Amino acid sequence: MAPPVGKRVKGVQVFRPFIYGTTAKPFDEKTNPKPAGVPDDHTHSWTVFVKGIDDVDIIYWLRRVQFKLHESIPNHVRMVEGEKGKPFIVQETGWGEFEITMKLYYVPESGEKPQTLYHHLRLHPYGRTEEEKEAMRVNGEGVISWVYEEQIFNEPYEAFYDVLTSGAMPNTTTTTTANDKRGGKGGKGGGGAKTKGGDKKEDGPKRSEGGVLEHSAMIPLLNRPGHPFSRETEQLEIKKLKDALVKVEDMTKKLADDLKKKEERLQQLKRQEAGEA
Ligand code: SLL
Repeated sequence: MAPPVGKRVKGVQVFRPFIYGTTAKPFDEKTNPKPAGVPDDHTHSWTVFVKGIDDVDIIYWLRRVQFKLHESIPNHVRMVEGEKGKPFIVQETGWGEFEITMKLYYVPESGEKPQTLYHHLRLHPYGRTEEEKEAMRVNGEGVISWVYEEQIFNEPYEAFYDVLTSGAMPNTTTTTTANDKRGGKGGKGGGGAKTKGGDKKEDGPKRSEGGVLEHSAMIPLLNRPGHPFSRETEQLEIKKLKDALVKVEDMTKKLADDLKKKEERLQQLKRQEAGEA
């Protein structure tokens, strides 16, 4: 694809959070009955998806996603075009787990080449304990295997930068998905989109606290059912890492102390040996 005309915005990185993953449910007469025509050996219904945090549209930067499924599945290469108000999603049924290849195609004004992601379709919960297994089951949604990811656009073309940063305003009159705010009042940098190293103007209407808006790079403050990625999750992960670091430092200190003791003992033995000789 020919690169878009125009200059790149130097020194600017724009990142856009998104989620991808799979959700699977075993067939069950009461909660998930097997539809007519589904082969006898199929045990689960499942979906694979790419979508925005809090279900905001990401089609302003992501145009289509190609999902490559296991070859045993009829028509196993599926191209899904971005549609307003919908995630990029494939729904299937089957019996086995496998690796799914997802190729992300960006909007033409980005000038970006497609990028490939790999994800394991998880049908069965796994874990060392029952609690760990249970943690993989989300209420009514079955077994989830979801990944939080950030798409970084390095020095985007000016036109694409405008697309990325327009909008991101709280919409008081209509629902977010029903209204395309691209090319709206936002203007360059207007919505307070998070750019690293770029100038950031905070004028314009006030943004909702922790709410995720279209064209924004915001991450919600708190988790909600079905939306496990938030600042809250991030803080928990940071705490886990900090705790792990303290543990590693303790272990390192202990090893160094042990080593020192062994060195001393060795010197002592050497002296003894020299004395005896
Ligand atoms: C396994 N390596 O042996 C994996 C392969 C393939 C899963 C899993 C077929 C669905 C259909 C299906 O579920 N394939 O017939 O449409 O476990």
